[in-house]
Amino acid sequence: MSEAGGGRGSGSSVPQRAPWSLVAATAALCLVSATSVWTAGAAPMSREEKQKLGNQVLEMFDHAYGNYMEHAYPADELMPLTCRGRIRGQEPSRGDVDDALGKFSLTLIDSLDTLVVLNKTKEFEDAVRKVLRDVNLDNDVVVSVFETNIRVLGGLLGGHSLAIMLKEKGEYMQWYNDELLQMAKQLGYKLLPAFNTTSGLPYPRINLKFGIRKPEARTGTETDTCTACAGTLILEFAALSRFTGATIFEEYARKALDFLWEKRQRSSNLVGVTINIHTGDWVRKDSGVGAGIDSYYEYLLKAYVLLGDDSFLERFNTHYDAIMRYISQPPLLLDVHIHKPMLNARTWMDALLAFFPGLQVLKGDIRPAIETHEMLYQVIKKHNFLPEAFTTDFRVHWAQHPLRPEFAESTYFLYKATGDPYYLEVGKTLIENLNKYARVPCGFAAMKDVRTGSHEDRMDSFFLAEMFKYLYLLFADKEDIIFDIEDYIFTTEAHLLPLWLSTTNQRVSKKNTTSEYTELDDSNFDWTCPNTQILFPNDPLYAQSIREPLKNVVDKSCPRGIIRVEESLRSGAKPPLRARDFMATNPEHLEILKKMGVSLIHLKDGRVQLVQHAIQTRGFVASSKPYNGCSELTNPEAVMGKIALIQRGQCMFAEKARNIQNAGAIGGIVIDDNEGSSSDTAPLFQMAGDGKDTDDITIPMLFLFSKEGGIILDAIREYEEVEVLLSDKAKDRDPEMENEEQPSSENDSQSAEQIASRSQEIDLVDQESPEESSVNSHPEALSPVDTDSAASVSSSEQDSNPMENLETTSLDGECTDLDNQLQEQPETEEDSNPNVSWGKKAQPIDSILADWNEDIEAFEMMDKDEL
Ligand code: DMJ
Repeated sequence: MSEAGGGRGSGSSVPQRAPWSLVAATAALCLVSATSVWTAGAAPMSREEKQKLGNQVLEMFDHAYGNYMEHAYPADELMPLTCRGRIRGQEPSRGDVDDALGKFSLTLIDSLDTLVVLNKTKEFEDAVRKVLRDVNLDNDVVVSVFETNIRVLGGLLGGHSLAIMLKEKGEYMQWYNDELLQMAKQLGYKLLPAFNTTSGLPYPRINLKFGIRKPEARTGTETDTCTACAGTLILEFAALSRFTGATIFEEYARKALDFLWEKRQRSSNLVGVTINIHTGDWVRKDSGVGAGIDSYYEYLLKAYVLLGDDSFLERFNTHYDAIMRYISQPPLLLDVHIHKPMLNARTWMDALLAFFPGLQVLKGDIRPAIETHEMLYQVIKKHNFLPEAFTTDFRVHWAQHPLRPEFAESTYFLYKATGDPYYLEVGKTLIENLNKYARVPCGFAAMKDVRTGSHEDRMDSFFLAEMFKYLYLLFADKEDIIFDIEDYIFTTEAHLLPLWLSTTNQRVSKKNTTSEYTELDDSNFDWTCPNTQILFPNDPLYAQSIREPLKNVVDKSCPRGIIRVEESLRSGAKPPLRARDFMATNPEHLEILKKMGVSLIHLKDGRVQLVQHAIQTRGFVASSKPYNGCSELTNPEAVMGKIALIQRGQCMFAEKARNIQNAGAIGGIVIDDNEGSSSDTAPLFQMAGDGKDTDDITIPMLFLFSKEGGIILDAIREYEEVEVLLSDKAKDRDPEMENEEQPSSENDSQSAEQIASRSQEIDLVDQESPEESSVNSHPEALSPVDTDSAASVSSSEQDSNPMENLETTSLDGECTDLDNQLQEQPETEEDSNPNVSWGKKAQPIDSILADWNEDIEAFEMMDKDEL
């Protein structure tokens, strides 16, 4: 045995609640497959088919790993498009992403235990020898403490765990003498200086050679770190302590966790995304289960499983209750503010949260796990991969996809929990998509844009550490793996740590930590890590019955986006029209424009001009009661036939829209309750539905930040009645002004909402010159066409138009995402047109067309005058 001084079953006391081996065994039960209970639903997959898919995973791994070893090693990562190694300093910096690269052959270390899981024992033996021979952990490189911990320390410990397992079996690794563990210990000591803060939270970065704060270190001045960065150390650090007997690692990681726990927001029991490592103040107060926080929660529950410390379970359960109360809006998981947890902080989700259903399986909360997983799967079916971020109506918010494994992870755990062959089919789709869209001759390339299928020259090490492990395990039967996977726990990077560590070297005294141990009541253990055979005894269709109502949640919300051309040809569906293919003479293309509310006018000099048509709702405003609009209005007579003003917060926008619509309002304006918020400084904001059907909502809705909303509120205070015009971005004409105004182009961000009082018109509209509104006949010139609804307010009292940057959203009935209409390969968030639309347009089509004809006539007149 190693210098750890403790082998299987050794160690001192065990937790009060139960012999720890029992807890570990319970944990293992989480992974017990329930295949035997299947009777109907998705067709069962034959052993042959599963083996075929397993072999396919092996072949894919060989392709990725083989190319890394051949063309990149000893570099940290493979660049699969240019087929060479990524060496830090030699490639243009990618910012924080590069902090994972420490010139320590990252991909090789991260792949070690995957080799054993995939039954490539010989290759594992070779890989370990290479690590011992080639890897230097003393480079003058600034690395991320978090990434180095989960990938390198975790990789070395996972490799060590399986090396000693193999050695014990007596065939492979007979020469092994804990060398990987020695390296892990060396690395552990290198990371310790990062914890030299008063809080005990680690600095986010460290120089492997010089540590922190020396001039040569080039780091140590940071003040903030992410919660996950500080809270995802305990498994690796405790394993290192327990393997080696050096308690300091576990102590440091516990101290950081204790501090985070103390700093949780006490009324919501949530944590923010980033924290000041010196003061403990929350720097970012938004809270979710994805980027920046994710593995903090994961490690609390897994620390309970691995270390047998009930206080971790208690903390996890407290947070979990808060997550389910505020963040979980099944099937969505939406970020909220820690101080105002009823307020959504975002209307989009990030891809990292896809791990959460897997964690919910470990917690034993299967229903929401199935729901969220199903929602994510539908997003994947729509875009082939999970985009880095997607909106609540499942549009792409950030189109990149670096081959993240979280969804495969959750698929694996859900399959183990339910035994439902549906999840095998899901895995099969993942394999197909990877081969079809990400595979390149020299490995697998990250997707730069899931909508266009473009690639990035990048294959992250976690792709080998995690993706292949989860996919292989999904299709593997017990006999396909040379050891019992249920004796191990997966770290966040899917490295394997043996559960027997729970009873080994338990020398870290809880007195060293700030939190007191209290005996937990039994409710804390309810469903934690349940026996799945108890969960699904009589109802093999349980999972299916939960998925069924969500079957069309994505398509219903918005029709499928980009269909690859070849795919659509195969399916007979029409491929989307790309801007570069647009022909001004093609009636079908014009029809598409028309549906977008855009008309095209041929000018005499051969240019074409685009006109976007306003969709307008005009009316007097009235405040709703209750002002938040979250329940039936008590003043329907006041809002009937008017545009209702409602305060943001406390319920979904859809709920507000329904309540004012039921009271007879013809539109709604939601005003941000965050005092001081303004479109000048606030990021793009979108209103969203709650993921459910919103077809019943037919009135237009508009969101205004507090500064802009204040203009309306001030006007109400000053004048008895205030009339507003809700309209699309295009210039709208007040009848009185119509003659004076020129039509505008779609680029115009100027006024569309006018505030007028009975006695005085407050409105003033800036106009673009007609030249500015013209576009030339190159089809690319169509790209700025934007059918988003928006509004702006302009007041004569203001020097500049305060609404120039106003971000607003109209809840109209059509998906305004250009993906389906006119695709111009968007690159940026803004290009992806993430504004949400739901409900129905208020204006009947006839009147839209009438407006349209008027516009065309106006243009024709102008055309004559000008040319
Ligand atoms: C991995 O390195 C780990 O799973 C981490 O916890 C978060 N993200 C990446 C993969 O997406």
